[in-house]
Amino acid sequence: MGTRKSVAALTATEKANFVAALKALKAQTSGRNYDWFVRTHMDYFNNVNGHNYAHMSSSFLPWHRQYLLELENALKAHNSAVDLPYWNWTANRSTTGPPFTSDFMGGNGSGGNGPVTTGPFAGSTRWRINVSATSSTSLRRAMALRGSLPTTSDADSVMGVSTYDASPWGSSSSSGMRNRVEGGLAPNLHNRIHVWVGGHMAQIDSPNDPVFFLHHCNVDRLYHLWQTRWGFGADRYLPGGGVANVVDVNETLVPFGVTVASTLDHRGLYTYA
Ligand SMILES: [Cu+2]
Repeated sequence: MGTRKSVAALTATEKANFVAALKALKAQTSGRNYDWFVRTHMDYFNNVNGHNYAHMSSSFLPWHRQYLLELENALKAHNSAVDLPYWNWTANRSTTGPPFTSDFMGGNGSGGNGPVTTGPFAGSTRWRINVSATSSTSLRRAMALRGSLPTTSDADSVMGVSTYDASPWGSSSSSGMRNRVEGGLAPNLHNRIHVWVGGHMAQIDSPNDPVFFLHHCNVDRLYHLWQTRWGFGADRYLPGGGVANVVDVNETLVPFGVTVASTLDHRGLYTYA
């Protein structure tokens, strides 16, 4: 079973292994390579077949949980020692600290919204953007120019909300934990990170920045903490069923082919340190 650690707790070897596995997945010419994950996020960003699977929906947390798990398994195919790390943005709040160090994710973009200039993902030779909403072939960031990072008390307040989600099960839900995590409702733990990092992270093709996966791993960790407090059972997910065009607990998460219910108790697959 894998243990997902904080980016701030990784050893030099763990950081190097993670970067190398990302690059091997990027270079992979068959199966689901890194760019498959970028394209899938773009394809399922908005409504598909009348359903919002990935965003602005109750299934935001299960969909991204499965998406991360499949990315993690794809990395493990290159190095079985690799586990996804998480970026706890309530604790690591600097544009130059973890994970934005030159031995890991690299630093900021140049000149506002320009290419990243340091680290293993700087420039289109080291990390080429192939599947994108824009023409840029180099990874871009524009950190800390817009938005702000949530605080520990922001995250704690959301973890105290016992109800998973509420009608109409989308970006306008005015109560429940899910929309407070996703960002339609204050304090908005997820959307504002994309805005704060900027560049590719603020676009529909945000998984082009590997930081995407460290950010979403922290979102999944928060979901894990919420489940630890309130329960891992299928009865803790809402809606329970019969709501048209909303992914209920027994529906299948496309394109992964697993039900929401099957994703809820992840404790046999990985844990969080
Ligand atoms: Cu996101």
